[in-house]
Amino acid sequence: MILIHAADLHLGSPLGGLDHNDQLPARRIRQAPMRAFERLAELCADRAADVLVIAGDLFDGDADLATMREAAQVLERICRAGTKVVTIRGNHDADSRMLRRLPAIDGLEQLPTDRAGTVRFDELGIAIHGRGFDTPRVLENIVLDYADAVDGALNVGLLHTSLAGAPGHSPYAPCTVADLAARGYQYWALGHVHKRQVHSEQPWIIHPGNTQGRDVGETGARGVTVVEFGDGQVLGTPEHVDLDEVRWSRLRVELEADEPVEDLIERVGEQLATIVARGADLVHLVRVELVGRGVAHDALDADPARWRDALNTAALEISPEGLYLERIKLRTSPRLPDREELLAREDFVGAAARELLDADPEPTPLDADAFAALDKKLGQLQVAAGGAELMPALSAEELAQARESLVGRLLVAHAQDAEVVR
Ligand SMILES: [Mn+2]
Repeated sequence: MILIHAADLHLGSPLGGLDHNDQLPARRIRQAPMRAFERLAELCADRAADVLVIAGDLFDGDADLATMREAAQVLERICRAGTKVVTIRGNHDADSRMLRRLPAIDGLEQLPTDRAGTVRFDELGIAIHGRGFDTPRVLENIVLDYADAVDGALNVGLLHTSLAGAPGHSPYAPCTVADLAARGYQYWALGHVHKRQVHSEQPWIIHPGNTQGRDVGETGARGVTVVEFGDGQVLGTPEHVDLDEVRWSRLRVELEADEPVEDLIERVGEQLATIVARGADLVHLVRVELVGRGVAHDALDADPARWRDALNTAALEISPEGLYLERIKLRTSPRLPDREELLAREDFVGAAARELLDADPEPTPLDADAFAALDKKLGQLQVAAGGAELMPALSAEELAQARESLVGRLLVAHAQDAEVVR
């Protein structure tokens, strides 16, 4: 016998944070939550699932009528193919008119919201206990009222909860793993937390995660849990099956000190190709973040639009329909010069460095911390010298910039002006 456990489909809600980027495939992205639901219907048919439980937030709220109709069609398709569907309302669809307007579908059951209820399918040897949300904010522990386990059946508890609390999720229907285990059920089908988590194996207590990542905070594969059962027991280990249509990733690439910007772009491209290879049929939305110190910073800083273009072009070449850079964040800094390099300079920076570094009894390698210390000393030195002797040609504003970071700002920004400074 097969049970499929889904939650948090959030039908009718757009994926978040994409308004700034008009290069994205808007239609495919808009349809992604519904497409994941259709894939769930295909999965139910492929596995000849006996029961599908949906642990809340099928709808994101009051979706439009078209979404409701499409959802009803998918539910009908699932039921017609012989899979029983049992749902509860979560915080997002507690008030939803969508669920009330759904046409009666043979094989679809909603558990009550005013008390815990049980649906039994004795021919399948399964009893599903659960209670939905009657208001978006359910703050009491509703598990304590759930019915006693039915002897000999597979008892499934259906609940929308973040248990004792989960980051980024409101603390609804609070309860502990021990509260759940105490009911004596064999499987707890939870919803609400969008990240897949197996909280316990004895009994099984699982958040399957949502079926479609909703924004860049929800990276990685998304889907449902497939459970095989018989004789009142879960057989083997529940299996996660991916259903997402659009997959979010974050790619953080650290600059290497002497790597030219062209090589950096190529390296980012290789990593993007790896991401695409993990899900060839999907739309990948990738947040790229370049960080760290290196010579590539100078090029990026001088013409960020050009290198953003280069990255977008690389993405296009990797997969014209399947890879988009949701956002490119440039958070790089100039490469740090080494000690000798700094001391050998013949401009004012060299003079400042000799003044500062010669006073340093321990010639340590210059890392970011050492430069921060140098930066501070430079400020003191400048105050002591009245600024004029070391940096005669720098304006007050330039001196302020120089103080921000001796090397990062001052050295690189003023290197081109060395003649002036000298
Ligand atoms: Mn929820």
